[in-house]
Amino acid sequence: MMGDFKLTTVEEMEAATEKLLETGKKVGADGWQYRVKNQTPHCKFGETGICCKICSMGPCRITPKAPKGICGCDAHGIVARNYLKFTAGGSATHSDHGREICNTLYHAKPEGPYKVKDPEKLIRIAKEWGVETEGKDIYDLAHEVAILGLSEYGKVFGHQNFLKRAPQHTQEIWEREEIAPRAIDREVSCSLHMTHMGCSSKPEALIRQSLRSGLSDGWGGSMAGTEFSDVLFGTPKPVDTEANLGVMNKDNVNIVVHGHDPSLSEMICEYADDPEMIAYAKSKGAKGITVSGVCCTSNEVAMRRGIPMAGNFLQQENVVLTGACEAIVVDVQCIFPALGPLSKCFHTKFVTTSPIAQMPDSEFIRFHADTAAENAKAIVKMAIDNFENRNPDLVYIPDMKQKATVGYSVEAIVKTLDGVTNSQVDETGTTKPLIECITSGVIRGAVAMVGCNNPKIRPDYAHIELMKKLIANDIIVVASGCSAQAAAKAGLMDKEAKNLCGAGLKRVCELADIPPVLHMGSCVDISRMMILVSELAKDSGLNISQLPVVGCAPEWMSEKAVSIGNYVVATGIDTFLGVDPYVSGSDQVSKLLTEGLRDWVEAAYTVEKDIEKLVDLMIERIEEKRTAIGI
Ligand code: BF8
Repeated sequence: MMGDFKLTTVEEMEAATEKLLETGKKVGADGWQYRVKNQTPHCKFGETGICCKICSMGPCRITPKAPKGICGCDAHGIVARNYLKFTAGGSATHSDHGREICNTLYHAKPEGPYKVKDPEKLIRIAKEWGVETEGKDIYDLAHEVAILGLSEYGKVFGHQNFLKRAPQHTQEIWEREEIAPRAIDREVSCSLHMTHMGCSSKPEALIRQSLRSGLSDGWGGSMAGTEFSDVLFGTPKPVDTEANLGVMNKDNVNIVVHGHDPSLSEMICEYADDPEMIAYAKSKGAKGITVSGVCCTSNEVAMRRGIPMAGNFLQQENVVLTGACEAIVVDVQCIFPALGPLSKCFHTKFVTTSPIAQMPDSEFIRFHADTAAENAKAIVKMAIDNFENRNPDLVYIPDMKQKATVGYSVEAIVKTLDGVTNSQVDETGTTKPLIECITSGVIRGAVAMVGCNNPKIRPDYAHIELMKKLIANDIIVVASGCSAQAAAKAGLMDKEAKNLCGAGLKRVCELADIPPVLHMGSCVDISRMMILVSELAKDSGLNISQLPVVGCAPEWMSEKAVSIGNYVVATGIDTFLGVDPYVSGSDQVSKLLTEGLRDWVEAAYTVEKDIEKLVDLMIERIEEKRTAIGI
């Protein structure tokens, strides 16, 4: 039944933002929309990647009259060096997040606050890593595996443990091309060594290391982040939730979690749900407590607890502009420093919690695994106490939200799809039903839609329009990060969105009872997508690069996104970008990334700013791959 299902349009979201900015004007608030105007047009040297300031002889900028820097480095060396530095920043960031999760696992105790919620997964990983599991206490095992996980960051010899999960062919490529990542920290250090003054200036060498550094993220740090988060907080399974600003509740104390590390957000959710805290909120005149999220930590708690998603990256200021946010609690990454001064225009408490992300105009409550329970309680209490400081005249929550079913981990996808075709699903299951759908043409292929918002692209528009066209063409979409939230806000994760699909995909959605856009989690969870394609390749007997599958980040903005792009391409998946990674200043580097990589890793980038063309190119690529394998 179609019922009254209707997508929320980008125009409607923009109108809501306009209204919020009106509130902002009343209190003298700033907004990214204004700051973009002050910052444009952007510096052309920076935009094309030909500004070098890695030593103090410069900064050097390349022009037709000055084709070399003072050291003699040309545009190609400078662009490639900048690209590698950008990648290393992203790899370091994701991987350090993964390290924190290993650290949290090390602190897990039977009495909590951190417990082992998925012991089977822990045992599976332990066995995979050659750890004896028989007769061992699960917490002893957790600590042993956590130490091994932490050791991956500085391992003395060999490569990342998780690489063995890839198909043999992919592992051989990594070996042959000398891009199999060693210790995670080593790849970041090696990248910064290579980009130091007087080291590498040869584009091929720098781009090769970009792939290796990216792989140390996707198949190292990010994968650790995902896997051990599942062990600690549970492996996601389908759960219903809601998305967009309308999930905030004007009668309740609103706590917004923002950032990436679920160690914080999980604890906030836990204590906001505590009857004692709810009673305390009621004693302060609120009807209850609503926790909602922004950015990837929101994806984490949505996937595991059904906590609603207030918005994605460029909506983070909007939650404060509602005037109904008692506290925005952040951990690390993608947090606008603007939230400090903005919160001062309202009653909102801007709470920073990590030594990694400290900002002016915030209240710093240092969050630590040992004291997590007290820290979380103190934050929830602070938000409740702040409820009475709200100015009712400034409260406006756009009446805008959509239903979403989220929580599609690889385990959940396999179970859901296997259940449709195979009534005797065993515990492990396979991706064969999905392969059958693809080979028969019922589904033409799959696109992994990932990444951020970027003011260079009309926010959310590219994500939503691309997804609409893909599903109409029977291409299933798996999404993560802010792309997933764009889909959820629009309604594309509502199962009723099946009516926007082509006949084949619609049938699959009906039979499997899934939405056409599957939420696979946060950005570190793109590692889940790597496992999924690996399983598809193994189960089909094809190479990853032969599968009718592509990746796409139409609105990406962060260093992490470039690191991701590198490991997705290096895994054999063609990747389509809507924003140029500051490489247009070198035809050599651009050509290497868009063509040359194919000789190394059987996949390459496509950069296309026109999103109509971008989606057509992806569909074309998927059809080409189908033809090549004769399906
Ligand atoms: O890690 S998609 S804006 S929130 S970087 Fe940031 Fe980009 Fe969002 Fe998550 Ni990923």
